[in-house]
Amino acid sequence: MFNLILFGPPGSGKGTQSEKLIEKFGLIHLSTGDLLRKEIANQTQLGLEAKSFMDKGQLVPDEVVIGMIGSALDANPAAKGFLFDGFPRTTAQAEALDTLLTGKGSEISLVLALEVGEEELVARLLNRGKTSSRSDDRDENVIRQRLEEYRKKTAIVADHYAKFNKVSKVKGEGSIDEIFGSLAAEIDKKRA
Ligand code: B4P
Repeated sequence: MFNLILFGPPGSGKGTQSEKLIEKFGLIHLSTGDLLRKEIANQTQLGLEAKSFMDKGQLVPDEVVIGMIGSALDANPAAKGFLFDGFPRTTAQAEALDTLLTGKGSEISLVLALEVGEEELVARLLNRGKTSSRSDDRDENVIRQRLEEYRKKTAIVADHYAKFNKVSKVKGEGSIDEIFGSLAAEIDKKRA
């Protein structure tokens, strides 16, 4: 199995690039943001709980997202690999993911970390907020809170995987196709 983490701050292009990467490499896309928004749309108990955190720009509690990922892995036993988008976002989530994959005789193959400047991130998310139904993209204070959560709790997740030499940094500014080319080249290098 080839298991990829697409890593980076909110607005760095994870969702955008994931769509293209799963098509090229035949991976199953697991986005915790998308899974949570589906729960909210279906008005489940989990969704209602998650919404209160997401609307404030805070991370949803670890046990909620870890449980969701565990179920999604079990639901795809024949996958040739997974692309994790927006997960793991804390060290506890990274350790839980390692344990889940070890239980399936697998591991993370590569972490691609998208690097984008903060003002560009804010501009992209506010821009998406004009047209999408995502309430967390409409308020600049909420966007800045998400970036603060990233700095405080998520950035260190890259250090966890760097210890095992699994992280490649990729410039996340430029055209979507250019960035996709850089990401695909890193994957090809790893699989060669
Ligand atoms: P997510 O759904 O993961 O969303 P995100 O990180 O904010 O941004 P996303 O990845 O979708 O945007 P993208 O960069 O693709 O998380 C939302 C919330 O869910 C979190 O705040 C948290 O509350 C919760 N959550 C999710 N996972 C969690 C977890 N594991 N633990 C706890 N809580 C969790 O794109 C942004 C915009 O940029 C788009 O409009 C796109 O068109 C544009 N763009 C992309 N590439 C571009 C480029 N090269 N140039 C110009 N614009 C570009």
